[in-house]
Parts: sequence; structure tokens; C-alpha cells
Amino acid sequence: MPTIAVYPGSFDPITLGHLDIAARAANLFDEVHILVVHNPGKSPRFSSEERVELIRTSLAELKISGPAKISVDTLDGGLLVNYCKMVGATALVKGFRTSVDLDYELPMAQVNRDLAAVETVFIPADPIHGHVSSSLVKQVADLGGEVTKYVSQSTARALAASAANRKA
Ligand code: COD
Repeated sequence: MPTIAVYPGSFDPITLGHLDIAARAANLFDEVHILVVHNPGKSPRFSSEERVELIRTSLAELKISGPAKISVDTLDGGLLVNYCKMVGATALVKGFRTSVDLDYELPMAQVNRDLAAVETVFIPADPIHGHVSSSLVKQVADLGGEVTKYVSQSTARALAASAANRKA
């Protein structure tokens, strides 16, 4: 039986920190589904379709594949665990930078286990990316800063275009 995991997030937009977790998850599982999920606590800069496209382009640009099959999808409402059941995933992957991420993620991991016996695998952020977040990257890009240390070239271009649109 193939081992299948879902890696959910807002990915608004996907950063090199997120991509590092996806690549490392791809070394642990046969299939990894990167899933764009709406976080009701955040107002997204990019549409779900744009985020999916930026993830696909970034994976290709950085040649991230590994032995696993990586796919990208969106969750159109409903529980994350229902998507897991639909694709046959038994695990969720979450990255964590500090204990703040863990405090936020732990109750969700426990609820997902209660709901559907889906386990959560926590992968520690590479210290190189430990300070990187989508919101910080958007802020830097909006203020005209260089973001190619934190995101793929294609995502940096999308951020620059979005920053220019917001100024216009
Ligand atoms: N390095 C490593 N990991 C990172 C980095 C980095 N630099 N930055 C972020 N991450 C990790 C995050 O810790 C997270 O695991 C993942 O990457 C995605 O991060 P974000 O910020 O893009 O996404 P979030 O935190 O807004 O996503 C939250 C979810 C939408 C995934 C969450 O709310 C969720 O699981 N919702 C499920 C809805 C549901 O079914 N609820 C009911 C049961 S809990």
C-alpha cells in the first residue's frame, strides 16, 4: 500500500520554507498532496487558483520531486480529514518554526486524529528558513524589497506585480 500524506496550508504565497517541508515530506511518503486551504483567520492576497499555479511553477523551477509523486490541489470547503479519506491519506504534514507553531497546530492534530485517525507528522523548519513567513514576504515585497531569498523567482515576480497593483 502506498503511503500518502496531505500537506495543507494557506500558501499565500508558497515560500522556500514551505517548499523545503514539501521536499522533505516527499522523501518520507510515496505520495504528497500539497493542499491550498482557506484559513478563516487570514485574508488571502492571491486566489486559490493563483496559489496552486505558483506552487506548481515553484516546484518545477526548483526541480522538487524526489521519489514521491507530488500533486497540488485546493480544498473547496469541508473538513481536511474528508479530503484525506478521499485521496487515501493516513497522515498530515505540518512544518513548525518555533513552539508557537506547535501550540497552534497541536489541538488541530488531536482533533484530526479523533475525527478520522489521521496522524500529523511535524517536520522542523530548516533554520535557514525559520524566520520566513508568507506575511513577512508580502510586506517586504510591498515596500519594494528583494524577496528572492525567500521565494522562487516566479513567486517573486507575482509578488512584485501584486505590489505594483496595490500602489496603482
Ligand atoms: N518553514 C517551515 N514550515 C513553515 C514555514 C517555514 N518557513 N512557514 C510556514 N510553515 C508551515 C506552517 O507551520 C504550516 O504547517 C504550513 O507550513 C502552512 O503554513 P501557512 O501559513 O501557509 O498556512 P496556515 O497556517 O494558514 O494553514 C492553516 C491550515 C489551513 C492548514 C489549518 O487551519 C488547517 O489545518 N485547517 C483545516 C480545517 C479543518 O479541517 N478544521 C477542523 C479540524 S482541525
